[in-house]
Amino acid sequence: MQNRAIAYAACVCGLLLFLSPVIGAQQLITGAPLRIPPILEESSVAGSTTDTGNESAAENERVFDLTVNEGSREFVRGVQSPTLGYNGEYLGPTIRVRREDNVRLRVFNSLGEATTVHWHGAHLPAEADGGPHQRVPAGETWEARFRVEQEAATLWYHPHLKGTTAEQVYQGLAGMFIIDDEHSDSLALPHDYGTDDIPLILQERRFTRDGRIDYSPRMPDIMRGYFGNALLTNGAAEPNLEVSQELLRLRVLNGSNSSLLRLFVDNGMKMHQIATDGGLLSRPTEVEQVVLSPGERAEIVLDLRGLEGTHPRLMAESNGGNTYDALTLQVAQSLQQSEELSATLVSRKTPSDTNVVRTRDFVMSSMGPGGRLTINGRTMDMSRIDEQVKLGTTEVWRISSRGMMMAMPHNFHVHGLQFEILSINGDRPPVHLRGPKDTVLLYPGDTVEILLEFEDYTGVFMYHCHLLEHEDEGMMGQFEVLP
Ligand SMILES: [Cu+2]
Repeated sequence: MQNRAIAYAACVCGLLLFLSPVIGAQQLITGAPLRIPPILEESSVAGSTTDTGNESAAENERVFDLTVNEGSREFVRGVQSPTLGYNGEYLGPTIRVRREDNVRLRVFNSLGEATTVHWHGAHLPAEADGGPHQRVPAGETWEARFRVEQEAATLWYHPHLKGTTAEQVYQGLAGMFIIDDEHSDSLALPHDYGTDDIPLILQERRFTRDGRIDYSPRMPDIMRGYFGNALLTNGAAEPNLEVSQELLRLRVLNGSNSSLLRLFVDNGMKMHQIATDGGLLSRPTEVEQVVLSPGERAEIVLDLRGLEGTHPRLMAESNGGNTYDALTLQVAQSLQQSEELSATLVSRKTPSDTNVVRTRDFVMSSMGPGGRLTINGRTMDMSRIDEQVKLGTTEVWRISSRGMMMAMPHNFHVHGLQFEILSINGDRPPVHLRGPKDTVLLYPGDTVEILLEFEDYTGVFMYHCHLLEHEDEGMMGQFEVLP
């Protein structure tokens, strides 16, 4: 752990020269109540706006509609910045479904350009994944239909078109996707959405001097990270949240394009991490900080007993060098009692490699031909299948990050499933990473082994670096699950 903390610091220091903030944080509108993304309501099939509406709904199918919009938002007083959003001007509603639900997600693209919608972290058929092959042309509708076959988790959704993912996400296309199940219902965890169960989409953003979101990466930004001069929390800077319950659950997503975020509370209090990307930890784990790379999630619970009447701040330090107020809690003078946090959350076995049929190596490098960002020496080619795996088998993927000349972190995201981390640089992962993961951070020089079970679905899925500038540059490959 110590080495990883130092690696984080090294990544921060190497980058300061590349930062030139162009906006004073005081110009941003700050201090407003935290925006809580609304839960997306089910659509009635008959009343839909779809242009493929001649298909009837399956039995008990839950139908949801998303429209990809252009819009604008005032981040700096008096300035409307052009944005993108789902069913609104920036970000999107929270999709909330239950395990075993049959869902049908209809996406209407009202933009003047193509997009896709990828359900990040979902276990689903390849054609429902929303990756670069499920292109939604301008003015058209696309549907994803699948059965929710995974445990309670905090997932998210965002565009995934080859070459334009980074910019579309940057302009605002992202939303939360929460799965509930009977087991998580039975636990003593804060679960009153918007009151003591709060989604937090954290996005480092760069604003121009005149107050607009600025997406204009140059080569150093692409390689080292497109850092910013502001942090948006659910689409606004430095929001406040009034809290009146003893326990507060935060479902945190690092929705930045390429910034690592280190989260901590300014009063030094400990946090209890309860979940990773794809599900609960076996028990709440006390942590002083949470580091999330782009696309990763963590659920944390804050125990506010003894902090009545205070204003603790959740801080986010970016590896771009800036530290931001992510959220200020206005803790009530007296708190309503919360149920004591469940001591055991879920039963998990230690991952074992006894059934592994194959180990594959993935080398993430920034030193390939021409200094390109590659995996195993190649950039993404939509017409090339890089790896073929067999349905029903278990594999170990050994991922390593090379390119020590530039202190550049990467991460590795796999579509269509949740994996387990077997080792990080030869050691068992720390307790807070011993849960289902779909994205894992690699500091320069790291080697991470993950265990993947290819269950249920055949087809073509992606693996890639989730630093979106790296992904758009082609740091991505395809694996096909064969019957
Ligand atoms: Cu990368």
